[in-house]
Amino acid sequence: MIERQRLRELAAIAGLSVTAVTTAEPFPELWPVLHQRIADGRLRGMDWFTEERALFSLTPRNLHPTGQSIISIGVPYWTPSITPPDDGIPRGRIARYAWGKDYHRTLRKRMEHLHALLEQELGRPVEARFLVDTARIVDRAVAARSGLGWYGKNTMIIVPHYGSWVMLGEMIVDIPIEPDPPLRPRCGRCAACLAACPTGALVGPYELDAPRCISYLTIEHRGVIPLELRPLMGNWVFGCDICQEACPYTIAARSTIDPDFLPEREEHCFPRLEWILRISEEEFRTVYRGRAVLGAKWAGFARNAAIALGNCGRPDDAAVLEEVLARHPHPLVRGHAAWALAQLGGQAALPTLRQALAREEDPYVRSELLTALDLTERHRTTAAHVDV
Ligand code: B12
Repeated sequence: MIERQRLRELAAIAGLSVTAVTTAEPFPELWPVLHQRIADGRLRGMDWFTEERALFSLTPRNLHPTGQSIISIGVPYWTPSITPPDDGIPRGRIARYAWGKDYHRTLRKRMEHLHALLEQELGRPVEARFLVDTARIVDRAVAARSGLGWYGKNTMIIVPHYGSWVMLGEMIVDIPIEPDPPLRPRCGRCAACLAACPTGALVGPYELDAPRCISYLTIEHRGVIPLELRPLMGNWVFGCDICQEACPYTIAARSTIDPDFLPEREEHCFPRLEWILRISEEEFRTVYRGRAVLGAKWAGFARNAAIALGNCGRPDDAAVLEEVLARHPHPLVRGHAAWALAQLGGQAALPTLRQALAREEDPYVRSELLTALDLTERHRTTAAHVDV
């Protein structure tokens, strides 16, 4: 047996500044929520999130049959001092959790360190299973039951002093540890996160419609982004932090300088949109090696940058979109560049869009070009009408 206080001390040595404990007993109360979310299509597009997986995830001992306790761990990552350069250049935004090294590896390494310290302390081997994000367990449910934090209405786990700027993981261990009590949810009447979400993805308290969430669209979604959502996505090119930035508890977060969560260059946090659209796949892989951004894939990242440029670019930025339209090997990127050009180019975009249509063979890109031409022409008619 290890005392919780001693466990916290060891975890802190391993770089895990927040830790709490729950038992390895099942989470039956999760089933109705998971089942309903799947049935309502709230996880549409994530084909791996099946009822079968959800059922499996209710029972931690499916992952570690001799597990007795779950150590829920959190790594805070809020660094207030890094802001985008004030140079007027259109830049994308990358969600903060992805600025540093891939958190899966960071958390796993630290849990392995804690495991070694635990074995040393107890003087015997400890059977442990390390879980971060991808395992068939609901990380946030473990964190909530262990009292590491409480569920916010934005569905995030809010951790005392750190808000939701905390990445989660867990260790299932074969030792009994006194569990911590859960915390009471503290959102009260506040619904700032729901009001802040630009795409209306937070359809109600504690309920996210993933297919509308900018995080899902920019990271997980591989295909065409629905037309009506594009103007709402701002300049996010990987993930989104808006529902966290709106939360009073998260606004009050204690700052942490954790080197593993710090960007090493501006491309890791506020990349120039023009740069994203011009880099080769090889350069993309080199710059984002060992980082979560790689998960968006080169074409997805460029698609996101095209939308962002359409939303916040200047008329001068039409040149890079024209280049993409003429030369990018991925139809997905050319298609979104056509949309972006219509947003930026006004009248001036018409000849470029017509030329592109004359040479384009891909049916999807042609349909985007026709929509873009229609949009631009409609703007012209409206403008002419206003002039009269
Ligand atoms: C799938 C997934 C996504 C999907 C869907 C998100 C979602 N809300 O489910 C997408 C791609 C959209 C996504 C986005 C993000 N994600 Co994500 N994601 C996951 C993943 C893999 C599974 C989540 C899951 O099981 N969802 C199932 C559904 C049913 O859960 P839910 O709708 O949130 O409902 C829960 C609560 O709302 C609560 N609940 C429901 N009703 C009620 C009622 C009351 C009264 C209360 C109190 C609670 C409550 O219970 C439900 C079950 O837990 C986890 C890792 C893991 N293995 O657990 C990471 C995880 C949840 N993601 C994480 C992060 C950081 C993010 C982003 C912030 C990334 C970003 N900056 O772009 C965004 C945040 C968007 C948001 N508001 O959720 C962190 C969250 C850390 C934290 N402090 O909470 C996790 C835990 C990864 C990690 N290891 O740290 N993610």
